[in-house]
Amino acid sequence: MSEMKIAVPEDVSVDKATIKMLRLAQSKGQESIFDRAVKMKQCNIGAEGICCKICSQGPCRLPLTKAIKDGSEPDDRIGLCGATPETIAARNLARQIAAGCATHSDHGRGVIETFRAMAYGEAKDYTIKDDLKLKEVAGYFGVPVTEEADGQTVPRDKWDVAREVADIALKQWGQQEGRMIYPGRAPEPTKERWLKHGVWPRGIDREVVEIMHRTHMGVDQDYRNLLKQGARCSLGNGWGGSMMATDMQDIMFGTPYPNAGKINLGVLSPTKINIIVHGHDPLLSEMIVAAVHAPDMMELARAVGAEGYVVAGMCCTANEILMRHGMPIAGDYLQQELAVVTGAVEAMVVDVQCVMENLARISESYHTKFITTMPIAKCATGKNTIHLEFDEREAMAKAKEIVKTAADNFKNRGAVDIPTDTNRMVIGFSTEAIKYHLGGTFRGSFVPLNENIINGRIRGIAGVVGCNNARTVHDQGHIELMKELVRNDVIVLTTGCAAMAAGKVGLLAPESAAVHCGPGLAEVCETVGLPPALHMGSCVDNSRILTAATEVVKAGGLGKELCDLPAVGAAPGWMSEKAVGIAQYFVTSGISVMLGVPLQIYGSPKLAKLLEEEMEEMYGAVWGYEPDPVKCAYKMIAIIDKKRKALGIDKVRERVLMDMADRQKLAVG
Ligand code: NFS
Ligand code: SF4
Repeated sequence: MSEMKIAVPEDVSVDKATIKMLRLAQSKGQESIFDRAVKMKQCNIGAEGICCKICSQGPCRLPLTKAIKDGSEPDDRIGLCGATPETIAARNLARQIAAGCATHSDHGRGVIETFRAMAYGEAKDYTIKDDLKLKEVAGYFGVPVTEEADGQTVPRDKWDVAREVADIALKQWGQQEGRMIYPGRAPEPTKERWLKHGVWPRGIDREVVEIMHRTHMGVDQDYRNLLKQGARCSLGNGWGGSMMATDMQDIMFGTPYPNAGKINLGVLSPTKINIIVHGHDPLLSEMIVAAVHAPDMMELARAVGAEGYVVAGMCCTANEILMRHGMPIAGDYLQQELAVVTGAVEAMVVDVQCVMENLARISESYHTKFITTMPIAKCATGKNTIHLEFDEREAMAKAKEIVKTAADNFKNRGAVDIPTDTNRMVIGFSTEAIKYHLGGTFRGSFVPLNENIINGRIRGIAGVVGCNNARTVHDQGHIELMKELVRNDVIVLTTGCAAMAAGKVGLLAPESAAVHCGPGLAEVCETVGLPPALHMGSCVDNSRILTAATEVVKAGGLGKELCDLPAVGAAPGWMSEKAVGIAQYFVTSGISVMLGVPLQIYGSPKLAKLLEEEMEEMYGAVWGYEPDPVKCAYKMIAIIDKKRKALGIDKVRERVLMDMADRQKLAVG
């Protein structure tokens, strides 16, 4: 028998809980993504973006040889139809953008549909939790929040406002022409760029469909033109589908404010019924959180001999319920199979996105019920897989059905092995929360942040976001990158699985500022009680980074448009198409993005040049790639310093730091 090729746990993760559980899984002969990544190599040609399979005469593969690379041979690679490597790689990339944007924006559509059903009284288990945010959002859509009655101005009925907002918002998906409304929230000069380059989106769906048309065999054969549509599509998501999803979720479930939370597999309980909610859609998980607190469900837990429930999140569903309710996070994308290996999970409840099909297989080795809930995301694998379809119109009843299934399964639990590792953190930094945290409860403001950037205590802002990727060491890139950034006084805004990596090593705890930050950032964090990395939510909530950056521009002193800001993004371990869509909307908005895993484009040097150099002139930002997290941090800092110089605030920082050094010298002497 040939020996099973498996991962060396310490080589593939830096997280203790993950290493322990991986070892346990391996000892039982159970395979996870970590092992499969060792067993299966990537295809080089596909990884370079130069495999075309969009018609049945292909796949046409155009490998970039050494001789072409060093110029000793001309680059005359073409596919059967004559497609160049640029066209092929650009088509592939544009399709990734389309898929990523479709995914987040379709999530957004689901949120708006439920919001609308709620407003019309058809989804009775949901309600308006944040009236203020509804008013604000109404303003963006031009929906009046007051009316005249008996010669006086009075507030309009909030349900009338909500209905009108919902009707207008939903139309943004199917709008065919003109300009989408929400991108209007960007700073003026940023919008001018979008108009100049023809990338202001018309409607969310239209831009996605147009990519599918233009990348069909024999349509758009100009890689620059293809990427222009990629940019337009990305804005429809970032400043459209995603931003509206975030806002409507805030109205229905509450805008996040700082709260305490716990993370890692150790949050699972040996004595309670463990329900993991995994995926992305808070419509279901919000109800499950509410359902376990219902008296009949508590009674049921007692009846089956459990001490209650743990509802723990996984992937971005985790971020959603953590941000709003402080519910614990069991783990990130790469930890999903290992959660089942604890033997303590009664139900792994999934909705959409980032759900590994192998969950169905690994659940079979345990009592775990793998419960799919969405009509668009079923699973045909595994004998423990069941489908309990969720329905927003009977949300609570459906949630209770799921909770009951988990509770009934408690008696089937076998041996349990839960790692003890957990970490505490402070989360919930919505744009509103940051504003109030900095400016005070009565007049929230970004001015204090800007002042600290201008005076050099804070060098700049980095958005560190995105997935974990089994082709990189789990969590390592995120952690090393963030540590290097905060050490250099760059404050970190984080979302998605990147935020979880930060949480696991304490970077989301305010007390870590003294340990990890440079002197300037440490001083600011300690004064206002902020952690050095601010958890802003799920990946859909990357839209919060756009609104926060817009607030920074508005607060003044740091330029007129987003690309003036000493701000930069990074996705050290991205893997999903959603991440490609996000990175493109950041770049199109004027914020450069460094990736730690390469885009699948490097088989076309011309396309790489467009993304890494030419986009600067169009949008004021570029894509970059650097796998070494420390080098990546310094490339990001170089971008920040360049912006500081252009703003004329580079010298101040040198003085601040000299002051620090002088002070230290005095202290020593
Ligand atoms: Ni974002 Fe969330 Fe994680 Fe990546 Fe998946 S969970 S939407 S895609 S893997 S960060
Ligand atoms: Fe080959 Fe052209 Fe068909 Fe692509 S579209 S598979 S390059 S023939």
